[in-house]
Amino acid sequence: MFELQIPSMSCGHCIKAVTEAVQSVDAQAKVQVDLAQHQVTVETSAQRAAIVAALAEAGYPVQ
Ligand SMILES: [Cu+2]
Repeated sequence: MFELQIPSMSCGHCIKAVTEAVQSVDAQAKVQVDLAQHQVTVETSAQRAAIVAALAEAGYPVQ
């Protein structure tokens, strides 16, 4: 499990898009979003770098 800072997240649509991006790497991943803190907690067996790359591609670069 790891936490990511994603400043560009701002609404429910972002939560959905971020969750989908993470789950495109690991369909079993658990994603928890704290919008106020712009923080995402990801529970996955996938590599952090793979998740970060998928998020960047989806338009949500990790800080
Ligand atoms: Cu949004």
